[in-house]
Amino acid sequence: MKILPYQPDSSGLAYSVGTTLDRFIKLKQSDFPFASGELSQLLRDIALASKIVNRETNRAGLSNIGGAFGQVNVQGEEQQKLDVIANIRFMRALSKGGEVCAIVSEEEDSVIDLQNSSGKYVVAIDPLDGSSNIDVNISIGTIFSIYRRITPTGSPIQEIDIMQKGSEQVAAGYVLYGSSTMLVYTTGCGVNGFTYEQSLGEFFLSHPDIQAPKTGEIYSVNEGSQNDWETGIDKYISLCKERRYSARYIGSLVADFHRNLLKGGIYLYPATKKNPSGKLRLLYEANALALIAEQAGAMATDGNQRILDIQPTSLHQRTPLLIGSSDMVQEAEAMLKIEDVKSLI
Ligand code: FDP
Repeated sequence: MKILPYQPDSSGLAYSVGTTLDRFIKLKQSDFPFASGELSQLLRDIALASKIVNRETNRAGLSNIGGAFGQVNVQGEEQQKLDVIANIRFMRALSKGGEVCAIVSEEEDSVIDLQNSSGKYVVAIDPLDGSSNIDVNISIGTIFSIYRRITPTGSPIQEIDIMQKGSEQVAAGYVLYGSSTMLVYTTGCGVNGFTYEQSLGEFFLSHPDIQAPKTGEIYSVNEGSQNDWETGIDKYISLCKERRYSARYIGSLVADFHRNLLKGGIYLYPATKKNPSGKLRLLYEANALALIAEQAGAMATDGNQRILDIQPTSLHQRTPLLIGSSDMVQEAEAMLKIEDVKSLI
């Protein structure tokens, strides 16, 4: 019997499909702060749920899952049917996996205790972000943050397990359901992006080690609120216009953030008269994107301090958010601070 060593094919007849998310997670497991395999499994659970949500969003116009659900969430926003479906999908995946003990979700008033005594992780999630865009076929997303619980496993969940600063995240990511579906995540060792290959049902590494441009020429803000902005934001946006930067605002945080991360730019959701603390939620929107931004060399601030340093005080706390290319965020923050000082004189 002849035994030959495997020789990878070099004919070019069958191109390599690349590295799957599963394989990548396995390869990188030793980089995780706690390399026990549970965080890897948790990321896989999230990826699985996101594939299902991707399927549902693609079918939204065909099956009876578009439109409003008929209830408002704790934020006072009308829930869309797909918001509710996505929440169920992620809750189910996370509760079955066994790694998670508690979940904070945009769609739930309270912390959900999974009653899983061995779960070491707490997940904060916005199951479907930008949901006002669902019915018009525009990109939407999922955002997630993963924390290690502080109290010992087996004991009841406590507030300190939930109210952790963004700097304590052990992993964070988002899924963008766009012209293609992408999953982007970090475990604190850089940022990697994976594109979903529908026919194979797998995410493949397509954007290794994402590095955000230091500066850019795109600004993303809802200019309809201009009359309600603080002077510093007003002046910064005027400067962007003087420099002939491009305005790009989808109104889906994940999509706007993703574009600016790759191309260079700044996304702003500042404090307004209507929303003096901004609109976006710290625990399951700003923190995850701030960690990804910093890991890719970009920045995230509330105009006063680094997003990741904010001590949360309530579950659905809002925060102003300036996020994107570091030079742009620094400049916008500096203008806000100057105007704040002037207003005190
Ligand atoms: P949505 O309300 O559609 O869920 O997270 C909230 C969010 O979308 C972000 O995705 C988006 O960037 C922002 O709100 C849009 O708010 P405005 O309509 O006030 O611009």
